[in-house]
Amino acid sequence: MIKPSLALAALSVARGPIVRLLRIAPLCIVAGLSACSPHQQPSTPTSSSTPAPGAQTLSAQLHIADGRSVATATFAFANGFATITVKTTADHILAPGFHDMHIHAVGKCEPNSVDPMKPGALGDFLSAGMHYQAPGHTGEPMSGDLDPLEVRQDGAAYLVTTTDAFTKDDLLAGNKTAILLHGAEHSPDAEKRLACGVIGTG
Ligand SMILES: [Cu+2]
Repeated sequence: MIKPSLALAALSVARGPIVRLLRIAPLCIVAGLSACSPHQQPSTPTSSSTPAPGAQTLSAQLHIADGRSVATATFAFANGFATITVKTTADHILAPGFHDMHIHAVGKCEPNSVDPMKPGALGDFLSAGMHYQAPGHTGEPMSGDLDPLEVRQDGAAYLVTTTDAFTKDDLLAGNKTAILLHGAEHSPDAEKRLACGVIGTG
């Protein structure tokens, strides 16, 4: 049996924090919710370009025609869009400048090959076909059109971009797809297919 005097004492101790909380509450409303919970991480807005944890990813290793690896590309899918990161893995291979970068319609990166849509012509990575269009999409920009990759004087490049023009399943459907880097803009190689990587789950 608790003595009434002890119960009262306990109640008065317990009331202290409650009273303080009630006094603070109106200040929190004025200052914004974050002022009330200084130890909580701010929640990540869904419009962020940062891939959410648990994003589904695809990747590609880009090689030039002689087989040397030049770059990696990762595609992180979350919240209805893709975040694409392209990073060179070797310096002094790619010429400095802006290189057009696209997803092409066939996941086949063969040097000295034939475009499945234009039999007859032979060239590096023509096997990757035309620019990729997602199902039901027509016109420009095409679904596979990405930002150009700017390569530094030392041949290195790093690009993060985002698009909602296709889904992970789109890129893996049918013949799969490939990511291609073309020659430096305004150079004799501008139209050439310089590096290619099949986009896959590996
Ligand atoms: Cu292209």
